[in-house]
Amino acid sequence: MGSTYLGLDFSTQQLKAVVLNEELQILHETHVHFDSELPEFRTHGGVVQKKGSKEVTVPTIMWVKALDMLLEKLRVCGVDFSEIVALSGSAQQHGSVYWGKGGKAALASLNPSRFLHEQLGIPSVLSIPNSPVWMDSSTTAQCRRLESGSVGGGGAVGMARVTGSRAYERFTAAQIAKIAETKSQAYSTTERISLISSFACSIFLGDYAPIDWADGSGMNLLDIEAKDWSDECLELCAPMLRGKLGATKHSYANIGPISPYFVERFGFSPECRVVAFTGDNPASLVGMRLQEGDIAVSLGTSDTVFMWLSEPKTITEGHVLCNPAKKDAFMALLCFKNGSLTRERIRDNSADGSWEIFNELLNNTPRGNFGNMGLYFDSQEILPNAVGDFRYNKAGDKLTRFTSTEVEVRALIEGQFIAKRAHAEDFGFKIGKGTRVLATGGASVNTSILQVLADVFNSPVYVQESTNSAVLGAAYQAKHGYLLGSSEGNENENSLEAVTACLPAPTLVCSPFQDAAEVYNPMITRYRKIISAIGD
Ligand code: 5FX
Repeated sequence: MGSTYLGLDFSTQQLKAVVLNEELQILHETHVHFDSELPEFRTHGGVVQKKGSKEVTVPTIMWVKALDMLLEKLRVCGVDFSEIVALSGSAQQHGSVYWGKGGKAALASLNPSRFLHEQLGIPSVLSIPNSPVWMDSSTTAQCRRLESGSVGGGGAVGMARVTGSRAYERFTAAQIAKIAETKSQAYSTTERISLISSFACSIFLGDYAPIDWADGSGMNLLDIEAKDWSDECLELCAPMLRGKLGATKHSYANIGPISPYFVERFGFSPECRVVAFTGDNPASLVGMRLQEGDIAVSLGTSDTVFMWLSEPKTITEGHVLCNPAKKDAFMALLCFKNGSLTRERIRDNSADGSWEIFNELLNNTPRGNFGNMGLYFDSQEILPNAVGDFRYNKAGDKLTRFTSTEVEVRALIEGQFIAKRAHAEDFGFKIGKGTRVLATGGASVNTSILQVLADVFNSPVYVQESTNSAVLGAAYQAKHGYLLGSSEGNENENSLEAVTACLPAPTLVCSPFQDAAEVYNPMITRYRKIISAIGD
């Protein structure tokens, strides 16, 4: 009988699971797609957004029902739950869950003969039925209030100095502040506030799980150097907050044994350990085995870029998070809201909804796109702060449309990667001889897109076998936390690097063309001019 590890990822559009063996090879994987498999929740792209509204939420219980379905699917796949020695998970960042006064008791007394969603979907357990998620941008007023205090010396810079980011609309502090203001009754009956990651972890633990440092860094509440809630932030945010957030833990903490619910219902071993859950971006950093000097580009619903930092850096355009793989390190994160949904929109309008045609159009246009440039933001973008389509010709004139679909397709992909490189360079990233771009996420299977990535970054692009780095990262953390044990074990012997050393190196998929720097360096300068003009 072999030992296995279970990783889960509560991403925006689906819930994924992977079971790995001792060598970290994939034995089983499955998923539940929210829009199509849980149509009763009427989500679009995994979320609920009223037309014209900046509020974006998810019925919290949808994630629980998805978990019920996922576990059944794993059973059907033939997973032997008794072999799983540890599990961990990741989730879309920033979203929050509000447990009512009966939350803790319900977690501790789950009836194994009933579904989870039947037992957790009641007002005494969830004091607020809908969770605000990362796509919400309705909290500008709360952000201004948070930055008007004296955190870290005050202002956006002060907030970034302490929490790793200036106040952002999707970050949990602004979302909690809005709930405390607009739903004060429900807020006061809230016993615990979880992130989506710690919410999911709580279900497996049968008790409230701690928020981990890496996902906690996406809240504007954690002092990322002290690894504790900042009292100044808490006070500015909402009343009685420290008690509602509970303690924090590092991201591979081995928290406790699995709840008896899973032992009795699915045959998990009572010894199976639950390792802290974290955010999808930190988990991706783990899943990609990012090394110092590399840059990772994740192409999903949101596109994200991350880098390893040994020291925190104060920056107001981007985020610094505690590193999920090493307690005293940090990571840089850049988030671009308009990722795959925007690529799909241009594919539908310019390429008949076909990726094949899209790639042909992309391959048939020259690097630099005849001097045309485009930026496409279907919804309010984070970096830069803009919404709408922006098209320019070689002379810099603003156009309403390009003359051909080829130009449109290339403008989209070049524009997306130019933005990523420009903002990464603002963070101090420098392209060097040894630079590796590690690509992951759904669109990283598309080599035409990756070729543009290699050219814009003038660096080779690598991928790994699975494009699901977040769910893999969660499973690697399960092993990492398991080997360290609850007494913390030997950190060096069981570092993440040592734990994942058995895995093959990533595969080189695209190298830049000779003229890449010559074509794209000037386009980076042009991008900076365009976005400063958009901001005016
Ligand atoms: C990061 O800051 C984000 O908001 C997104 O990448 C979410 O984590 C997507 F799940």
